[in-house]
Amino acid sequence: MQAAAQTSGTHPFRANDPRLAPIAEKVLAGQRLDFQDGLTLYGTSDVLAVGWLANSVRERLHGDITYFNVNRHINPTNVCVAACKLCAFGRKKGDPAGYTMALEEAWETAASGYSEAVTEFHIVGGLHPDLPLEYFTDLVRGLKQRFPKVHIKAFTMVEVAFLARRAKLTIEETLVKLRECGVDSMPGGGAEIFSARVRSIICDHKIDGSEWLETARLAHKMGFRSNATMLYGHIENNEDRVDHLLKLREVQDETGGFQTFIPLAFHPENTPLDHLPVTTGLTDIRQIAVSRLLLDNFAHIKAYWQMLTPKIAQIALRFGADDLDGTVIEEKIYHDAGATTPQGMTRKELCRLITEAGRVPVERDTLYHPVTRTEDSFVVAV
Ligand code: V47
Repeated sequence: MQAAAQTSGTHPFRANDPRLAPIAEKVLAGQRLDFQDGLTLYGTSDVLAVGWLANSVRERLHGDITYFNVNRHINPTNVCVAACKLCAFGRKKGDPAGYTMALEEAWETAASGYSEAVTEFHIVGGLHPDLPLEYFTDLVRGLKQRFPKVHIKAFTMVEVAFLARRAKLTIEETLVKLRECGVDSMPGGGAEIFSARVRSIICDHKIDGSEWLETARLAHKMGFRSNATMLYGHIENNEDRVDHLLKLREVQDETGGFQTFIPLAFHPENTPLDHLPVTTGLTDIRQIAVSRLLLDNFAHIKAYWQMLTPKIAQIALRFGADDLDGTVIEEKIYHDAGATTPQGMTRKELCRLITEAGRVPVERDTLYHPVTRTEDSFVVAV
């Protein structure tokens, strides 16, 4: 049985599932999808039709352009007061496998490991019980002094809320201090899944979903841009996934401060949830496509190759994604949870993945300004 064919330009839309026809009509007319549409997109077996629709939105927004950046991850500590079941990275204080970088060590780490100038430091870590806010502000200030051109994307909403509580400051006061020391934007981690039922099992020590959203809202109102993530493929159901995406869409309607959405597939190895299976390729691809379709007010959907594998991330570029993240020197969080992807990729390798997917690679900075390379540095076109 085939749903009514529709056209977007010269391309016909065809689906084997008739429930997709009214959704296609809305998508092709640029109309917003609702909760039930989200459930249908997750529930249908016609993943190719879902992907076709997501790709049409992706091409309407970006044509063939596919973004990537040259970035380095810095995880200053893995010591964490939370004991999230989803995590293989955090260690309790006193655990011999715990580490905390001295500031000099963090600054040296920033400079090491790659011949091309990075445009972004992505800094996240554990919720350390003893490190004061000043450790983090000094860390960032020192990085800015040493690498004034590099954008600092640092601290998830969970870390911001934790640092505020420890320093006995409001979220706004904490954000002011982070801005003063040189934080430029925030990464999207820690959102996990907003459902209270699921959160109480996988990350019960973290701020709840509404606090995560409120912290993001406050950051955006102070002029910070941030990303948003969703951890999927553990014990959540399709209702939880749609709920998560629509809550992000609601905040984005209000602030416009989210740049990119990054769906993160759960890696169970070395976590207390290691009895769960890993996600399949189709689940990953569908998640990219549904995100593109429901998050109509997000400019970018990122296929984070470290998590998806380069092969699946490449396919995702034809299912709604327009960004591959970056060279990602020294990823730790996924590798502690069993990821077998390389810990970094060169610009050349990223460009090959993009070009072979029939797309056009564009190096960007964190705020999506195009980057032009000189011999040993870079210029950002603002
Ligand atoms: O917050 C932790 C997730 C996040 C596991 O903003 C896990 O540009 C799967 O947020 N299996 C950190 N996921 C990574 C992150 C991120 C990555 C790339 C780009 C950006 C960005 C943000 O990783 C955590 C948590 O949600 N995570 N453990 C695990 N075992």
